[in-house]
Amino acid sequence: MKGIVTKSTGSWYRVLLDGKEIEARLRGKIRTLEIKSTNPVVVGDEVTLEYDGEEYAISAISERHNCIVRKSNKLSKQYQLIASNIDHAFLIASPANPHTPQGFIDRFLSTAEAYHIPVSILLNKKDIDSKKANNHREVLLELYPSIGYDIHNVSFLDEGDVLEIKKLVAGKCVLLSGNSGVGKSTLINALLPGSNQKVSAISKSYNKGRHTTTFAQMFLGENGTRIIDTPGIKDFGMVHTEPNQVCHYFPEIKKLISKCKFSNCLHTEEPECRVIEAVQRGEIPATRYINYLGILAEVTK
Ligand SMILES: Nc1nc2c(ncn2[C@@H]2O[C@H](COP(=O)(O)OP(=O)(O)OP(=O)(O)O)[C@@H](O)[C@H]2O)c(=O)[nH]1
Ligand SMILES: [Mg+2]
Ligand SMILES: [Zn+2]
Repeated sequence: MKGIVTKSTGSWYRVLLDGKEIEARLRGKIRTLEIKSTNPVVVGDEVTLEYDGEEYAISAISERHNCIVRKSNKLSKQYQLIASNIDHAFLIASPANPHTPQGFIDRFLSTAEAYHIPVSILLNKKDIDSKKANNHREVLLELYPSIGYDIHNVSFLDEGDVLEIKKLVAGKCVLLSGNSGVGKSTLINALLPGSNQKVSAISKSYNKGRHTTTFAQMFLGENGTRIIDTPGIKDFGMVHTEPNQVCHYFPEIKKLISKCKFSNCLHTEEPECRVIEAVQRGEIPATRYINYLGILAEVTK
């Protein structure tokens, strides 16, 4: 029998089996999958279960359609699996209280591109009406559609907006991510009444730089809707990425790379680079290009 992992607590897993959630253990020896990771089973995995009359054991993991991974820490070669089998990723951003920097958004979008996961931005807190918030909101609402990204100006406290978002997630396995305080739990509560997610007033200390190990959790809605929250996971970071791949993860850059003089152009300082020319002409937003260079530098290290 097969089920879907909804929560991982380390040694125990919660698994959705025939519409009910049960607890299961990992059987000693499990067919290991390709990646060297700190956790072999992850939320979203389809697993084979065996029941001995007393308890369930996970005996195998089905092949994953995709799997979001991050380095367990900056130096190690080990990976932490975050979630798998995702149909659509939603980045929740906020123009203020807390401010979501564009660099954070670009990092998320390019990571989703690397994993071939469709992605949308939910720009929350449309009710916040300060000069700073309005400026940032305007920039983001103009920038992302111009590159072809889907961005929605919403408030999770607005019933009509929540209804629209409900339609976007219906029947899918979606991943929610976003910096602390943007409203992930608020949205889950609005979409899935009864999930009773703790909503906290925004704190000033977002545990910056701390490496708390946090696991994703899947919430179940009607008609097969599955929502994965990734609390405390600030950056996914690209793993297994070569420097010359990074330009493929910025759609507006990718469009031009075949026209550069050198086939191995990294678009940093090469002559006859169509990307640099487009940045100079203002056709590629300078902020996006800077964020491309930032990720490239990290991958090159
Ligand atoms: N003004 C305003 N506040 C909102 C909106 N949506 C959520 N909030 C508030 O933002 C605060 C943080 O919301 P949470 O849902 O706890 O945020 P979170 O993303 O789950 O935060 P972490 O769990 O720390 O990652 C709460 O006080 C919410 O009431 C909105 O549309 N407008
Ligand atoms: Mg939360
Ligand atoms: Zn180039």
